[in-house]
Amino acid sequence: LNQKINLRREETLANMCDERARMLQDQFNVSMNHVHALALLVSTFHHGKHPSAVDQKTFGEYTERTAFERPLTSGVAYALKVLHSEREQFEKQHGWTIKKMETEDQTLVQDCLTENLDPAPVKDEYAPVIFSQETVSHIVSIDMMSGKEDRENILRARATGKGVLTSPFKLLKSNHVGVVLTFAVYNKDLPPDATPELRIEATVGYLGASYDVPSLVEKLLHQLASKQTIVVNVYDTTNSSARISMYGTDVTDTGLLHVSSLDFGDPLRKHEMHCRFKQKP
Ligand code: WA2
Repeated sequence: LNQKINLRREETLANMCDERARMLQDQFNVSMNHVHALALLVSTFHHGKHPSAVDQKTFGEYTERTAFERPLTSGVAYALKVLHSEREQFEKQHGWTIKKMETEDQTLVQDCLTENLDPAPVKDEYAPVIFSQETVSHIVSIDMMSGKEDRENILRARATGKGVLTSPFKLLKSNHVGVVLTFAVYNKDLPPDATPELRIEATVGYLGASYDVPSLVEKLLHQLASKQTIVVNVYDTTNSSARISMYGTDVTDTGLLHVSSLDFGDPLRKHEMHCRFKQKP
């Protein structure tokens, strides 16, 4: 009888965990598709029309009104590819200098205002944010290539033409760990088998979305009213010997555990959901 009860318990935990993992994965996938569509919107109406039909006001209003299409995201923004030779002209045209992303200790002494940030040091190229959803307006004018995670994402997005994800890291002006999703925007339609060199050459900018994972997973789990029953953790397990926590508190519990796999659409990153019962049998 005891064995039967244990089997039932295992099955219940597996079902609850798989259901939650699937919901999170599906919502992520839906928002990823809409971020992709936004990249095509910028390509069509900003780079494809002369004069451009997109400015900050249009981008801000459109992305705010369509935010419901991108569950789990905290905001979207568009950064332009600017070569060093184009920097002076770019800065004159926009009336501001390209800023360097602040480091953690600078955040403590400054008030996170972009006016207080240092100009980006000389580099071959930059990725300053020119359009943003209101929720992430603090990244406008910042060179996204000056942040390690953002830079890696930009390089991989443009060389592959796929949506790519960062490892979890602390987002600007957020107390939580999050991830950034990036799609490159190209100046022409590229065949699926285009070489990385051709892709890099054709790149004009980067459309990115930030995901504040803890608060968004919390919201999702809350809707399911299961919080009294199970404890959920979400991990980036790309490096199997050093997983990174994305949601949930540390667990020392060695009781019944179920692991559901999560596919966020970037083959380079691996994620898992771990579930446990709150109460011992
Ligand atoms: N967006 C919001 N908060 C952030 C962040 C980011 N990146 N990086 C650190 N904190 C415009 O890939 C291009 C968005 C980067 C896109």
